[in-house]
Amino acid sequence: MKFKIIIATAVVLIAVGGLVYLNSSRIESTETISQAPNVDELIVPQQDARTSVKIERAILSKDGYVVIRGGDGRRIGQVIEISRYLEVGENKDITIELGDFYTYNEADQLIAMIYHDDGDKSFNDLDQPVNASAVFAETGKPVLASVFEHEVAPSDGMGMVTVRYTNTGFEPAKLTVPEGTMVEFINQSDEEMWVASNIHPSHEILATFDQFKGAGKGQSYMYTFDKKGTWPYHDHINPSLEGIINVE
Ligand SMILES: [Cu+2]
Repeated sequence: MKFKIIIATAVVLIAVGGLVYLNSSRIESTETISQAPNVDELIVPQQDARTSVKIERAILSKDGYVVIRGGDGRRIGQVIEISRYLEVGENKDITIELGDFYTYNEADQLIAMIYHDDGDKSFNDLDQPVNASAVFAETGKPVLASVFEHEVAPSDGMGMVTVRYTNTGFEPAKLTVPEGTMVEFINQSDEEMWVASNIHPSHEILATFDQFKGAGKGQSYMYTFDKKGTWPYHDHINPSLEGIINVE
């Protein structure tokens, strides 16, 4: 009988001990999670957003950037400007200057959204946008999810046009496309490709038309030409290789 009581006491002690242990480890893990917010959020005050965009608070679940993109309310447009590198957690009072090459036009509905860095601390096309974080830069109101469905579709259903980058340069080197066409530049050369608008090295003719990074063989860069004009470009790594996109 005495033996049974000892066993019963031991069982109770082990059970209590186990519960205490489980509980404490659970508390530890919640503490770790609470350091990194699990939702990304942008809080943006009402503003003009003509030459700069003010972000009151950017809450990031992962290191990244706040990116300002163009938009017409139906379709998301090109990247216009990128904030400095932001660390996970809450970042307050960020001003993003829109740069000398951006001119405000009444149809613009600039969009601010969070992108997560892929680990190299520089903004490139591997960094993923957090669509749910997107707000209109002027009003701070959320951007409807339907806007993102049209992100990569050309506006006129013309389909994608391809330019190949080979060891001898861009093919075709001269291309005319209707406004709103997406052009895919495919690297079929043995070198890295970095497509950028002229003039090298500042790329100011069409500042958003810039790959911002070199990409190896087999990779591609896509850009939607939504501005009419003649846009000469080059390979930033090998600037003597040039091409022209004429947007009508
Ligand atoms: Cu260049």
